[in-house]
Amino acid sequence: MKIEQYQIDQHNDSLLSRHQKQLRYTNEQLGEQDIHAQGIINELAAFQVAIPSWALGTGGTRFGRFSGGGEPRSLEEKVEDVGLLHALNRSSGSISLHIPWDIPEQANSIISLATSLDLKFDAVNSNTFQDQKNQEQSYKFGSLSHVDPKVRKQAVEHNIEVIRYGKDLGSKALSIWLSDGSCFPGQSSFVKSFQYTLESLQEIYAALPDDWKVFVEYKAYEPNFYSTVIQDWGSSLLFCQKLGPKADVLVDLGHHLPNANIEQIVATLMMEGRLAGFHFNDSKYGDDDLTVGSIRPYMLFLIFVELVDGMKRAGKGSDGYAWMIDASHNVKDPLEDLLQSVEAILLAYAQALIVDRKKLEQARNENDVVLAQQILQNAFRTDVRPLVRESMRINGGCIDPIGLFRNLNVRSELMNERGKLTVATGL
Ligand code: LRH
Ligand code: MN
Ligand code: MN
Repeated sequence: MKIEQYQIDQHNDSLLSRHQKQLRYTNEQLGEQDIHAQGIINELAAFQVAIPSWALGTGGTRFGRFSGGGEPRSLEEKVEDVGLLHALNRSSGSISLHIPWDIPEQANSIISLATSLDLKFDAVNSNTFQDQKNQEQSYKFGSLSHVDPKVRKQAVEHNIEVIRYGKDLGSKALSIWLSDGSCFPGQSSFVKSFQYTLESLQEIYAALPDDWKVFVEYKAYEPNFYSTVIQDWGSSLLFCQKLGPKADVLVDLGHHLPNANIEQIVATLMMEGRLAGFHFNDSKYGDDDLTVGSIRPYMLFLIFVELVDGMKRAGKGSDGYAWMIDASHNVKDPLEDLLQSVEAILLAYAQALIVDRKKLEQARNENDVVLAQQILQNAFRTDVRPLVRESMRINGGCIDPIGLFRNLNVRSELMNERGKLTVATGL
């Protein structure tokens, strides 16, 4: 299944006059506030969000998994699925692999497939949170933090192998998320676990190519429910500072304790120049991995307010960070879901870009709390959808990606090609 440019153009033609009318209105509204819509549209058009290979199939919970039809059966088909997304929205130009769920044995052919779809390979992820078949040592009681040096060695070697795969694909970063921790008080020593993890990470860090980064992801709990070795942004930052300048903190929105002020975490990490990027998702309770922006869009906006500020201070564009979706669940078509997630990210970014920073600064200096809130909410309540649609259109994508996905019956085409009951590899 491939989506041709003429199909996108025809679809856009049918929506164009309505879209232009809405865009004119938004331009006018922003013009009144001295904001140039075209500049915002260009920023949006440059923003690319990586798609994780494990989100292309239906996710599961520990109570079950309800496979959808036409899910990708191989790495090639996963790359093709991301190709479909990118053709539709032109904002999903890379794929992030999780090894060994994905094994890119034929690097050259997978690279040429990706290149033909205008895709790159984002960070590669290691997996020491599950045991694989024929694996000598078990990760039941940890990996990089394990009390047994043989287990730590195996986990370090796995990470180095993942770097090798990534090098062949042109990736530039290794993402590490550890499930290491403990389920019960007394089970392990906090200090020893930290020190073993640091030593293991140092060995991995030493194997990083010069132009690579390592992203250290934290998570408050799950699957360990008493303690997690890298439990929060502070621990993650501590590891990164001890490792060196190639290590940065990766923020996954679902990995915090309830009510954590994630936007403040982001601001602090950016102030220290240690934000690697994001795993975007949304949640009501824990690491729910729901569609981005589906539960707390205002929080997402507030995070982007800090991101825009931080990027400006650092003199970096959006391409200076690793943006990725890390969401998957049981009930939606995974591709439609990812289109919704990318759109939600771009909407929050657009809203953050139209915040009147000068007025905000002034309101803050005058302790005008009411005005400061109003400035943020004015941006949040502006309908920026026409800007996001236009950013996709000028890049050759669709004005309404989900609309075209449905018009072209993409899912039933995929079911015809791949079968009705396929199970994507991964979680
Ligand atoms: C852990 C996590 C991490 C893993 C992914 C599958 O909850 O967010 O990023 O690699 O899920
Ligand atoms: Mn994650
Ligand atoms: Mn997670």
